[in-house]
This record gives sequence, structure tokens and C-alpha cells, in this order.
Amino acid sequence: QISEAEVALFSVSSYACQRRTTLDNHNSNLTDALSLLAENAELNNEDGRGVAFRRAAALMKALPTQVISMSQLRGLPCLGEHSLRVIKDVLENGVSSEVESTKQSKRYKALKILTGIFGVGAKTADRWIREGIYNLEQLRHSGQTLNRAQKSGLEHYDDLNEPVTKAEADAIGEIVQKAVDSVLTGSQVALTGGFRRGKLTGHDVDFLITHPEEGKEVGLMPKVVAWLESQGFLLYQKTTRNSYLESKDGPARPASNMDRFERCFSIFKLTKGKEQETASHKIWRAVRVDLVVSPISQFAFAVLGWTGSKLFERELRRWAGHEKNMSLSSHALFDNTQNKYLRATSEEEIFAYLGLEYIPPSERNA
Ligand code: DCP
Ligand code: MG
Repeated sequence: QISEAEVALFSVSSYACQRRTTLDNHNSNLTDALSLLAENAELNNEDGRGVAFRRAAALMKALPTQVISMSQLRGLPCLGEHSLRVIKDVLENGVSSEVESTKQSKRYKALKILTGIFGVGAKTADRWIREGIYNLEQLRHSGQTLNRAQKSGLEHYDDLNEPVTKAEADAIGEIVQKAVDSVLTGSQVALTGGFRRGKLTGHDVDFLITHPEEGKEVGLMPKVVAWLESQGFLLYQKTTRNSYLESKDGPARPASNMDRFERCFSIFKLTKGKEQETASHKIWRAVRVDLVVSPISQFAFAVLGWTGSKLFERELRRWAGHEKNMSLSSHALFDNTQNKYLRATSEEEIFAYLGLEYIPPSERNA
């Protein structure tokens, strides 16, 4: 037993964007449990519940030491009744009964398998489950019509569910840089997403492309894609146009948190190094790659918005709105009080406008 006096209390800010969250997590037993429940909620389109579990998990990730007793959690923000119950269960029994029963449930297993197909979201998976489809075998024999993305996703299922390594991300980065150099000299490529935060693996590779001269980036994406296609690097690609228009009256409220950059969702065909060749003798693997083109004037916002983590981004936007009366997106920062856009050429400047201490990418792993 630990006495009251021995209990180490933590003091933690309530917004994830005020905290430094590195990859070294002292409470993975707790964060794994909470993250699984968050994922399950998201797969069931229960967004509020999902965010609550994500916030609780993120808070536990930010603690400097391992939690061993419930009393240490007194006064901490972000921990609702449900999350506390899960934490208590794990601390007392080693596992959470709710997590265990979720993992075993037929519905959760099916949602995981089906949404593991690129191009399949929670809604589609739910519809299929209601039609009795629980796995890939049943899907293949169901006669369901799949769109182009889903067909590709199913075809490359195993590869796309295999984590991408940093070495693979770097190899793809070199190819993208070569593509960009071949179509417009002076263009810049930045690795964003989890790899920029220092993660060693990811589910995809995210790149942001720009050119130091404003306007030169227009029309870049189709050329880059055409070059990659001509060299045989693409197994699948779908490009969406830029639909962002800055208005004088401030940012129109976007329909979702999705930004409106010109974006290419792709599946790369990456030739493996000798060491990675497997028993199947397949000499290449499929990798999900996202390419985004940004004008230089929005680049700092785009880098910040695409570095993540998803929760860190959500919390930055919540902080901006609730605490600063500003609207932050991956395109711009609008001050609703002064009724004007705030320009920035670096992430540091954006944090400063928001009145936040600068948090480097490696500490945004909330
Ligand atoms: N992002 C976002 N909203 C979107 C799409 C992306 O906020 N609609 C941001 C946050 C993510 C980053 O872009 O961190 C990249 O998206 P990913 O889904 O690739 O997330 P990660 O790169 O962080 O994770 P992983 O390592 O699994 O790829
Ligand atoms: Mg990513």
C-alpha cells in the first residue's frame, strides 16, 4: 500500500497543444486500453465518445511517470467517469473487461477487417455487416460493387496493413523529390505526418509540396502524378482539386475538418531492398502515400496542419476558437476579433499568434 504522502500528483494542462508529448509513453497499458475504446467508438460513428477517450488517452501519454494508483489522478483534466472506470480496471486487474469484450466481439473484429480496406470507412463497413459480410472472403463472394479505391485496397490488403518503415518513407521521399525536380525546378518536398513527429513506422507516408515563388505551384500536381505514373511508381491514384478560396469576410466554415488543398491519394509500388525480400519472392510492396500541394503563402499552416497528431490538431483548433477567438485551418489563421488573417512563414509564428509555447513536432505525439 502507498500512503497519501507518497503519492506523486501530476499537474497537466487541459489542452493537448499546451503539453509536450513525446513517443516515450510510461502508461501504454492504460493508453492502449483507452485508444482501443476510442477506435471502437469511431468505428461506430460515436464521435463524441471517441474524442473523450482520445483526450483521456492523450492525457495519460503526457504523464512523466507510470501511474500505479488511482489517487495519483486526482484533479487531472480530461478524465471522464467512463475513462476513469477503464483505468481503474486496468490498474486493479491488469486488463479492462470492457476492452477485452470489445476485442472479442464479432462486430468489432468485422469493423477492423473491413475498414482495413483502403477506401472503406465506418459507414460502408456497417452497411456490409448488416448484410452479413464480416470478412474479406465473404466480401469477395458477396457481389458487392466496389469502387476503384476499394478494389485497389482489397487487392493490396496485406501490404497496406503492414506498417511502413522510416527507411521506406525515405525511399519514397527520394522518388517524390525526383518527380518534383523533373517537372518544376526549385520545388520543395516536406515529409509530414507521423514520420515528421519521429515515429518509426506509419500507416502511410505524407508529403507536402510547394514552390518558393507564389503561384508556381499551380498545375504542379497533375505533372508530378503523370511523371510518377510514366515511371511505373503508381498502383492507384486519385487527385482532388484545390477548392480553397480566401474570402475577405473571414473563413467560410468548412464542411469538415478536411482541408481543401490539391491532394493526391495514392498507392505506391515500392521496390524492396534485398534485405526486405520475403519468402514469396515479391520484389515490391504497396504503400499508401498522400501528396498535398500548398502555395508558399499557406505553407507554414499546411506543415502545422499535416504534422499531427490528429488529436494535437483538433486541440489546436479548439484552443484557437475557444481561448483566442481565432479560426485555425491548414490554410490560414483568422482573428475574429480583429477581423483579419494573420500571416505566418513558420510554425513558431503560428504558436506565438495563438499565445502557445512552441511545441516541436517530436513533442506533438498526443
Ligand atoms: N490530418 C488532419 N485531418 C485530416 C487529414 C490529415 O488533421 N483530415 C493531419 C493530421 C495527421 C496528418 O495530417 O497527423 C497525417 O494524417 P495521417 O492519417 O497519415 O496520420 P499520421 O501520419 O499521424 O499517422 P500514421 O503514422 O498512422 O500515418
Ligand atoms: Mg501518416
